[in-house]
Amino acid sequence: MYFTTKEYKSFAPFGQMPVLHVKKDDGSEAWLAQSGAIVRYLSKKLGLSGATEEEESMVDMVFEGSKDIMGRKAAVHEGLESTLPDVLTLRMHLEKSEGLLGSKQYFVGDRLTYADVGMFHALYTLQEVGDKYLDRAGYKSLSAFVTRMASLPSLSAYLSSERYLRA
Ligand SMILES: N[C@@H](CCC(=O)N[C@@H](CS)C(=O)NCC(=O)O)C(=O)O
Repeated sequence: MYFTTKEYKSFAPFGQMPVLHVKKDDGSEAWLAQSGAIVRYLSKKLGLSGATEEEESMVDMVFEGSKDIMGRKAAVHEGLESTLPDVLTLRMHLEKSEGLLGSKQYFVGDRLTYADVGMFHALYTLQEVGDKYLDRAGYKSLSAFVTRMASLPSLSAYLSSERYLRA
């Protein structure tokens, strides 16, 4: 389905993409919209939401943080010494995220969650559009995290497939 056809307008709950076609337990079907709602729905089904209620809320927090990073991706085109507000905010988010991850393998708990998926999405984008921005700006843990995640078999296959649209 392509944006240009606008065919999603008739069934998308808010008239926008993305949407997920959901088959409910009672056999009925529905369209689920809003990227965050889709991520949370799929993560619950796949066991990627965190092991405890506390972990779940931390996963949610990190995922929201990844959206803040993604929202400032354009700032990577400014020089590293720039003091533009968007650059400073992006750097603050990256600094804090570097601290949250530290030397751990995953952002929350001891297994993969959607916090890692969201962070990977945002950080991989910075590396791609910002000429290895994380390395240039000295975020070693985040850079290693991106490399580690990108080498997971399923992600590696996706990133080298035609389905992956470069940022
Ligand atoms: N809050 C929504 C935003 C959705 C959104 O902005 N969708 C855009 C594409 S990224 C869209 O469908 N634009 C085309 C249109 O409005 O027809 C979400 O997170 O899913």
